[in-house]
Amino acid sequence: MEQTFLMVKPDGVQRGLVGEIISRFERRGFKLVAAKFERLPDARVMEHYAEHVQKPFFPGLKAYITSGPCFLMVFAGKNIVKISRDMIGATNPAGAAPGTIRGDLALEIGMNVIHGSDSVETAAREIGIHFKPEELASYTRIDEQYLYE
Ligand code: DAT
Ligand code: MG
Repeated sequence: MEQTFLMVKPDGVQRGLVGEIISRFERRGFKLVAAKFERLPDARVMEHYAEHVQKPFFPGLKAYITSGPCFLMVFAGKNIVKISRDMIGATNPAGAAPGTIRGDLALEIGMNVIHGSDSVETAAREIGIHFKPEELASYTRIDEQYLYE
C-alpha cells in the first residue's frame, strides 16, 4: 500500500486543527499508520527541506517550522501521494481552491498549516527521515472491503 508523510505545522497545532486534518484523511479512506508530536531539531529541518536550504525564504521557514511542536503522520492508501497533495491544495493558501486544507484553513504562504510529500520517492525519503520502521503500525482497516474494489 502506498504511503505518504504528512505533517501539521506549528500554526496548525496551535490553532487546534490537528483533529480536523486527521479526520479529512481518515474520512477519505486513508489509513493512519504512524503519528507523533515533535519539535523538529534544526538538523532535521535542513534534511527535510534540503531542496529549499539555499532559497531566500528558508530562514523564515526554519524559524516558523521550529517555533512549536509539529504533528507528524504517515498515512497509507491507494494513490495517497497524489490524492493527499490535491487535498492539501496549492502552496500559497491565497490561491488554494476552496475544499482543500490550505484553501479552507489558511491565508498566507509562510503559515500554510500542513506539509505533504510531493512524490512517491519523496514520501519514502521523508518517512525515513522522521520515523523508524518500528514506529509504523501494520493493520487492516475494517472498511477496506468497502473502499477498494
Ligand atoms: P509545498 O509545501 O506545497 O510542497 P514547497 O515544497 O515549494 O511547497 O515549499 C515548502 C514550504 O516552504 C512551503 O510549504 C511554504 C514555504 N515556501 C515555499 N515557497 C515560499 C515563498 N516563495 N515564500 C515563503 N515561503 C515559501
Ligand atoms: Mg514541497
